[in-house]
Amino acid sequence: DLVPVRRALLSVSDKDGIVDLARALVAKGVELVSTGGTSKALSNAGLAVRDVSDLTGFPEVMDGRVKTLHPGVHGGLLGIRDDKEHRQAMAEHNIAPIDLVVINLYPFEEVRFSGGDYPATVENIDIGGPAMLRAAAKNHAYVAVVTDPGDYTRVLEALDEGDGKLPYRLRQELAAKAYARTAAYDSAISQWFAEQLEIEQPTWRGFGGRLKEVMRYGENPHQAAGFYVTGDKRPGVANARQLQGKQLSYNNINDTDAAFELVSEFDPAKTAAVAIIKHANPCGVAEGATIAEAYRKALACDPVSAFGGIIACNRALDAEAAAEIVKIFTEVIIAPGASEEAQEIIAAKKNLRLLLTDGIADPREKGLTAKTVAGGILVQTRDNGSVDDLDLKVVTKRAPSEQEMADLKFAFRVAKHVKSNAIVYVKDGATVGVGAGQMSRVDSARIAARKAEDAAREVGGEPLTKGSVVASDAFFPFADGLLSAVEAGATAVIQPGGSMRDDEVIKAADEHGIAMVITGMRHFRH
Ligand code: 93A
Repeated sequence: DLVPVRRALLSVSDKDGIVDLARALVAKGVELVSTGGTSKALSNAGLAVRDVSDLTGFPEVMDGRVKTLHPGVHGGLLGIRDDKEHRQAMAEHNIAPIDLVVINLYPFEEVRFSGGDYPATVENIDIGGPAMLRAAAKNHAYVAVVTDPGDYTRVLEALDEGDGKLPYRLRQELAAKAYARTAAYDSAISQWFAEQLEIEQPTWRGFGGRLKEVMRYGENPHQAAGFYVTGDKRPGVANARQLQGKQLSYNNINDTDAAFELVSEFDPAKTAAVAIIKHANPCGVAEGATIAEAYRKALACDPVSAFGGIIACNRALDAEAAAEIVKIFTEVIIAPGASEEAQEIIAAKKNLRLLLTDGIADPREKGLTAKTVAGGILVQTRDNGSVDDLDLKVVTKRAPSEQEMADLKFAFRVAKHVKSNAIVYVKDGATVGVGAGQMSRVDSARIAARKAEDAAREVGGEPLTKGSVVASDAFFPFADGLLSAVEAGATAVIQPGGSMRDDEVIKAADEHGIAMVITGMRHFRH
């Protein structure tokens, strides 16, 4: 747990406090090794110090660009002391173990802000320093790394206390700080490049982000809000071009994302698809031969809710679809393109936002999603499961017909994008009832069915749930949810399975001549 400090490498640009530290180390019998300027400062103070070139057998070259970048240094930092082969390599190549490194980096940040010219700023990008910090921090099992002059006293005190040894916990904490330092340093370098090039700072995949815009308000008018972009080039709301209409609101962005992610589940090479979203849930999704046909079918699912909705298309918007869409109030359209004619039709509706993306998103793409909770952030990999990749099992006496199977897959694809508990009725490639966000699966099933009845009453026909199929995002814990779907007129069911009462649920399905398909994959969404 405690490791003795016998040799220290000191290489600092900020020389404050270094002489006092070095003197204290020498008093504890530590051998000092150092680079050009630091070495000079120490020997000027009358301290015995070895040059790094002594360790490497190689001179500092290229104006100091290559001082410590040598196996003689990095071997001494990275070698595992308890490993026979590592020890052999150290002996064979005359590599001296280094137990403590004290490094602070070329003052890139200061030079950058004090308006250094381009070559001077580049010259202040430290390479050897971060390499040593990272190497020493990786090998914290044996090596202590100090980068903050504010930690000198603490390290000396620990050395006193440990009788020339440093404890593991301290070495771990110092390693954590070293990586924080190199991360901040490289980020500053990247920022500087972006300024020089007059581009937005590139961001690396994942979380981080750059403020793209400040919204007028958040989910509600008393909440402040901003939109941060991560730099992930995924086609969608963050990377879309807005052709017209006022700035998107917080809720618009959220809903537009839900709409486009959903419609991206449908391969445009195979089918045209449209999703209409309200409050982040679909109130109509359909496929068709054309975007116009898909839109009409999607709208028929719940025309009341579709008012003021957000529409996503998986293919370019054409004139026929545009003409249909402008008949009712819509907030946003997002599509991978729009014909000239379609754009002209939309242009007549000044407030309707038209967003164009570069293609559609890949539903199978890996990535992360995040959500905040009080005092924390929950991060998970994206739900990139696709019904096409699953091993679907028919568990009932009756197998679904070809049409039922196509609709079942369609329904499960949509259910993935509906807030849980999700129940989705589908007929002929269109949702005919969506039950979302209920605490009980039975309620979701009933609500979806009731919405289908309401829609039928509007046009004076039979509810479209009669003869439909149904998808459930998670298993039926009891038969009641299934029975409720049967009552609504569903003839086939797709669901993940895995309930303790699967047998009971399957038995109920068989009793009603229902075909049931098990996916083995759940699609909770909250
Ligand atoms: O130019 S470097 O990237 N090349 C190196 O090999 C190297 N090794 C240490 N800069 C390097 N350093 C840095 O030199 C240290 O991080 C420290 O900031 C500075 C100390 O130089 P001197 O002791 O000559 O003042």
